[in-house]
Amino acid sequence: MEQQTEKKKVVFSAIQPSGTITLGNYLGAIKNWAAMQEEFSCIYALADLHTITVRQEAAAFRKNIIDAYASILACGIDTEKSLFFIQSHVNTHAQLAWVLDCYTQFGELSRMTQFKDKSAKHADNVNAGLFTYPTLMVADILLYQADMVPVGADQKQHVELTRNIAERFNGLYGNVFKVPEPYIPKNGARVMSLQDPTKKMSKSDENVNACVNLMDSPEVIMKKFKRAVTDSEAKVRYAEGKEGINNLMAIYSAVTGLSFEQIEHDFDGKGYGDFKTAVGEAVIEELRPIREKYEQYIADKAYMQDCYKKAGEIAQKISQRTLDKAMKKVGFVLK
Ligand code: AQP
Repeated sequence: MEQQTEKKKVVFSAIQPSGTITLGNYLGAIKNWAAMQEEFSCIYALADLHTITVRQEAAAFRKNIIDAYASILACGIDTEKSLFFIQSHVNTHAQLAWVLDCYTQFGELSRMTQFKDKSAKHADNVNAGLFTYPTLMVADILLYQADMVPVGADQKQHVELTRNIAERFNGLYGNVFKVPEPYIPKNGARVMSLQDPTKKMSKSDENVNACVNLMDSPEVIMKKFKRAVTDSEAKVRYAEGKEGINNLMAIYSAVTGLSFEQIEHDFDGKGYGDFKTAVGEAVIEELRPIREKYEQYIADKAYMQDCYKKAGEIAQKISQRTLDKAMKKVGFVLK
């Protein structure tokens, strides 16, 4: 990639193809992925290896991978400017993850809130992969010597773990890994469920009304916002105890760029019905071009295959350099 030679800062981020991409994923991460392409050398991945920490049905999983690839291209990821590959196509990720597992403490992984949440949610399948998944994410990031990791607020703890492990490894072996910074948006960093605004919006939520999917039709989006859980005060203002309205305000602000003060001013004296309609309309307009582009990409599977194949080959070469360096430092004999 030309960006590599220009010494632009490196950005790495990934998303799991664990279901239809949500407005939360978009506002928390992917919107920034697209915005960062001009200024930085961007490397993005579909983290399919992570996805099997929760049991998947094979045909649905395969479809989700292709759908997610098309959706992310539709969000504006330009394969001429950025690398966008599928994690399982690049074997260095699992290899470095194993090495780093041996430099990660059981106690550190036990403290990860996502592990606690997901093991409570999938109590019948608390597998070792779910436990060590953060170390795979650490490997994903460190392999590309990333300077910045654009993520939603829920992933901040994992980026902190990445920094700790990189510093520990560098402390033992010299300067092997770049220590990255998280890049978390001001607005939209934590989009909450529309049905239970104390929980984050998640792809895998079983309640279809809880999340807006990027590919929802305008009618469905409007219906979901109209059904969003709010409170009985009927005043649009950002305050403690008004999680439903706070969430709608955060979404509206992330999409329109309006400040909370401006939103409160604009909706002074108006009811929740008007506000929900305005949020629904703003989101529909934001997502409309994405849905249209998705239809074009999903109809051209050969084009997408060409993109992910080429990107995977480049990612393999870039990441192999870091893996070799790390393994050599540990004492492995390279081929
Ligand atoms: N609700 C959210 N608000 C803001 N950002 C979010 N992200 C996820 N949910 C929200 C960000 O999206 C990126 C990709 O996330 P992921 O797929 O790697 O994993 P996740 O955080 O576990 O996402 P989901 O949607 O909740 O998936 P499931 O249901 O499979 O667990 C990350 O940058 C994340 O911060």
